[in-house]
Amino acid sequence: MAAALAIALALSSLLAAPAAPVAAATCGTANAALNAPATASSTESASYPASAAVDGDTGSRWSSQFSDPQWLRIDLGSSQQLCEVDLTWEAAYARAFELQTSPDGNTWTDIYSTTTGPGGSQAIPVTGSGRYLRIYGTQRATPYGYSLFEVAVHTPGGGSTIPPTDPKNPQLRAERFRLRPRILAAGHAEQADLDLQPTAH
Ligand SMILES: [Ca+2]
Repeated sequence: MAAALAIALALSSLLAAPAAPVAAATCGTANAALNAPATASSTESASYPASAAVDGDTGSRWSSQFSDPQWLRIDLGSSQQLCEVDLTWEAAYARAFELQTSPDGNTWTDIYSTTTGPGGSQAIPVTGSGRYLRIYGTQRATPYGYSLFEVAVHTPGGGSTIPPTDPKNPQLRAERFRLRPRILAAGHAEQADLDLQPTAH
């Protein structure tokens, strides 16, 4: 009887216990797309290149030719977890578009889709991962093309506290490193190790 009571008490305390908080990963503030290589299905002219959508300059923009569909593709450099994509549209925005990720630039997975895009500035929560992000427009809102001032990509924990040379930093680019031979021992000059060293700039 005492055992049954003890079990009942234990059960009731379990039931009364508040649910353990779920550790939600914080969506970081850093922009993993900043100055990342970008390509597009087309440009309206040389004045509106794909790179202008990821240059951090809210005055420059990518603009496509005036037809459907059109896309902008960003290479994040390595596979990234995505938690938010921010789009800043020019007046020529997409009414229908998809956000897609890819591990290789060939196969694409939709992580967001709309047919009622509002234009303006959109902060779109997403769940997905991939090295490449593509904004794939299927219906323009105006007779003009698709035009984006800026695209920003946020990753879980991608804050500004990651040291700039940390390999986990999404801003890190391979070209900022050079291979420096390291002499292992005197008299073994040919036996050099490859040591990643940040360059001065
Ligand atoms: Ca820009």
